[in-house]
Amino acid sequence: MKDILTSRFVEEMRRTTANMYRLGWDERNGGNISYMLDENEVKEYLDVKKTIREIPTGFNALPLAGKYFIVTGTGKYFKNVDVDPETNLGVLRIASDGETAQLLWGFKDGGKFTSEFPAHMMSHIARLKVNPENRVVMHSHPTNLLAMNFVHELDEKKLTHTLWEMCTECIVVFPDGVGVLPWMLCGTNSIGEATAEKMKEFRVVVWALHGVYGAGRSLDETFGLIETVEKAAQIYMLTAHLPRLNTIKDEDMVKLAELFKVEYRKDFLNLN
Ligand code: 2HA
Ligand code: ZN
Repeated sequence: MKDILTSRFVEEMRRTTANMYRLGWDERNGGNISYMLDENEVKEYLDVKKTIREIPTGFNALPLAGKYFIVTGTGKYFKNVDVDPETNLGVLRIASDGETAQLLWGFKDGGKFTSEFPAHMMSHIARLKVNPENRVVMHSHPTNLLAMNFVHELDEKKLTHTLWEMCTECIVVFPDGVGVLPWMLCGTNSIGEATAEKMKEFRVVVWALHGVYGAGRSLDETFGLIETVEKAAQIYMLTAHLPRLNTIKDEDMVKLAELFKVEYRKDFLNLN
């Protein structure tokens, strides 16, 4: 059995959480990540018949039965993942009843998965239906996007349009736009269900006045998605109080979307 600390997936989780922390997106215990793993890859590092502990999922995750995930822990800090992955991360499998998570590695101090586990697992279920290659769900509190929540309308069309206008490549990176949930109590099944509902349509979902959810095929892709939204929000926050002299036009966004052959939300543009 190989040392799990040398695995690609632990290495990537360490690097990604460290990047997010350094960017200031994940203060204290803010943010959480779940990353679906391939069983054969997990077997190179762990005896998958050895469950350390069983943790109730708190909802029915039946569509994910038998699936493996590496997940950040509740109350744990992204800042500390790199120095102590075995305490701050866990590898688990969803049991055949969908009601239990079987811990195979990690959460060494007796901890458990993120408080946002329902939102993560329900989002995985929703995204896998849209894209069977989806592997990652990521939650974060990016500074400028959060700031923008306080000064910009939180209408999905208007918010998406403003973000698309801020960087030439935005419409190519998130052509499906940005979904928005109103402020809701976090850590609940209700916010999980609402997030998953939005995830049927969007890979980026803003939790009003809280943060953002992103989904994608890899940690890199999902990080890049949130990074691009955050960059657009940063440009907005740097310019919102200044006279606007220039802007990327809707017709130009259409040219970009056509060049890169992306299916975009045409109803989020103002075309005649
Ligand atoms: O896990 O970010 O939304 C801490 C959070 C909850
Ligand atoms: Zn949060």
